[in-house]
Amino acid sequence: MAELEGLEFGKSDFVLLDEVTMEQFMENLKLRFEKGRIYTYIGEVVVSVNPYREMDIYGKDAIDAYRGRELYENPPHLYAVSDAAYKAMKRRAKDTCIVISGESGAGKTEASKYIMQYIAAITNPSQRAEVESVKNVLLKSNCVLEAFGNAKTNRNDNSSRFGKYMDINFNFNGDPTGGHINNYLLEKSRVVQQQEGERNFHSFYQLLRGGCEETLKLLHLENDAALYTYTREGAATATSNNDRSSHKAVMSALEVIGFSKEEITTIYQILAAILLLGNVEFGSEGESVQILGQDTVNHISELTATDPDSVAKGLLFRTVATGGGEVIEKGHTEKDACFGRDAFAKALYERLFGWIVSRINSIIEVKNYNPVLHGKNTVIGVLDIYGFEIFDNNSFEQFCINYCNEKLQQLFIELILQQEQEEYQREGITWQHIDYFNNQIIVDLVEQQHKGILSILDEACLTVGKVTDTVCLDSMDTKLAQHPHYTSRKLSPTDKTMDFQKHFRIRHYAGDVTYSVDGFLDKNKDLLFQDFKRLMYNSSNPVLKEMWPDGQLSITEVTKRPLTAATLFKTSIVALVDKLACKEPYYVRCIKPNEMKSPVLFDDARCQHQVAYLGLLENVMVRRAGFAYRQQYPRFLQRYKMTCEYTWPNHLMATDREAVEAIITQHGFQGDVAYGQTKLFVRTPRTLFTLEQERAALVPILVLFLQKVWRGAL
Ligand code: AD9
Ligand code: MG
Repeated sequence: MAELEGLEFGKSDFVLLDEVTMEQFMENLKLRFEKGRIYTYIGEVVVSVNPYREMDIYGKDAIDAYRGRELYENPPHLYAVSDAAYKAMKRRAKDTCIVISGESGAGKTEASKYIMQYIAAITNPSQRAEVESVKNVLLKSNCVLEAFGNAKTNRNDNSSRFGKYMDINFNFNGDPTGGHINNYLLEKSRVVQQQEGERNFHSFYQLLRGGCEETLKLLHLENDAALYTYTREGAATATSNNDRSSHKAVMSALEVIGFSKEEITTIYQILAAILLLGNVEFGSEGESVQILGQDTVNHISELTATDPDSVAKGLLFRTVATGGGEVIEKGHTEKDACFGRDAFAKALYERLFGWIVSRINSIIEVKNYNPVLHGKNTVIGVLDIYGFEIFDNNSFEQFCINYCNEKLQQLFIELILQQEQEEYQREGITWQHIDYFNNQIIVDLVEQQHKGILSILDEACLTVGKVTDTVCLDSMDTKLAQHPHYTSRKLSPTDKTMDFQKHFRIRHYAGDVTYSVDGFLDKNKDLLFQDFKRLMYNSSNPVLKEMWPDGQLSITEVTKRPLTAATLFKTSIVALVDKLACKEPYYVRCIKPNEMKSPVLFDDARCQHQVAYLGLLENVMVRRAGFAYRQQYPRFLQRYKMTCEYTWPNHLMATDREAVEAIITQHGFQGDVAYGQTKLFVRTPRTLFTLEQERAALVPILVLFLQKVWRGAL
């Protein structure tokens, strides 16, 4: 337990509070924030409060101070947990993961970057070129993914609009040999529309503001975001990011990572094509719909290396197979044409993003690793996902993001609150059970087979005929009327904050969110006319073509209904949780101190709300009543038997447990341990630290002794 700072900075571990009450917890958190101490422990969990200002705590000195040290040797820091995760991976060959959670704007992405920086700084002391290159790609990939996957929202100027889980692979030396990035559901609706005060993805503004005159000319663009429908909303919105310098950084990062010139050009051609697509308008004369402005279409076709007539045709018609197997072209209505254009723009961006991620993966994947030659390949995973969010208008995207946060909270509960208590019970340790809110009930509300919201949505999407968002809401109301965490205007007619036709509300672990069902079905179906896929597949630009492999199917071959967006998302999140669950977890719990992005304001109510829903108080209780360390008797004995005269070199007791008791008693640690059925439980890390120090002091003497024995000197 860290107690290294003076008392004027408060308690550096919440476990040391005099009493575990919300009042004391908040007092300590606030005091530390005000004194510039943004990190505090709960055992090995780091609680972090966003400082909203540059802190001088991440430099080389700090890295050196934390490298190879134990958690309780230094004041709380992200570096200390990163080191703990690294040590566990290196010393015990454990796969570990660092899960960073907290609501939007709480500081997750910044934390993930510091963690990566730390790991990069402490590895590869011999500066081997191939390891340096892997590290470089891992670090530079952040800059690229942020440009393409982050945007200004009303909650955060640099909000992650995708989930990211990065595995870093290590060899037996503990040096990175490669990595893999998994990305989760990019919020692609942002490409064509943003809420008031928000922006499109950074990449567009970076190109428009940072691209040189010549480049923009080649891309048929002008350096004014207000000229493009898709970037108009955010054109005048200031952010703390400097788009121009970021553009340079992204260009250079793409090169360092290993993207070819052609690939980089294609990336920007696609961005330009999307911006121009947004400016394509339609007009109708009687039955027939036309494109207004052939020039724009020509430019799009040039940028995508396709034929202009095919682009125009794709925007105005769709090919359908009739029941009799005949293939016909059906003209769009103006509304369908607009829908098709936007779906195309969104898909272009989504595929571009997915392709960038897989291209990075192909560069950093571990190659030629032979476990026999190189030892076990271990992994540290870092998870930085979009945080829980509530806006004035919450749609399908918020629903998915918040569901994902429910799943991560559930994992935290299972690993930190539930399993811990179950183990005490199993081992027969006397234990006062600590109650906590288990959000499994909300997870079930969303994902349960047949009855959950996702199933109801999918059912509505698969029903042939005119099922509207409102009909789907009716179905949810009927099936979920009894659920304590679900309501709607129909179920609570007196609640005037919701609309009969539109709204439903979920009582999430982190707060109530009212969702507008408008557009849910379209977003879930995620329909893109096949004609666009074929158009892109037939592009003479090989990079672009590679992004659209499914475009090679002809219309008569496309029979299977694609999986819905929600089902794909659920499957990917379930896989993520499984991946995390089989690793040794380290947690960073981020708190947003205020809504004003102020470095000095600690909004008591907002912070207390977060502490409550993150379950931090329960975490302290479990931890405090609990034991920081546990070990099977034989393993404990093996490691520390040399520190006790009754156990070295061999003990004469009936069981290993008795021998362990002898070690503990000789050191006077009886008050700090409990004896389980199969394991010893140690309350404070310091006890272990003392034993470790003693052992470390004895090992050289032992080695000397053995050398003498071998040489026959003794
Ligand atoms: V979201 O769920 O992606 O919308 P995050 O990722 O939790 O959110 P982010 O890390 O982007 O939040 O932090 C928001 C802003 O807070 C950053 O852009 C910084 O301006 C600020 N921040 C966060 N952490 C730190 C820090 N350790 N030091 C300085 C910070 N500023
Ligand atoms: Mg983020």
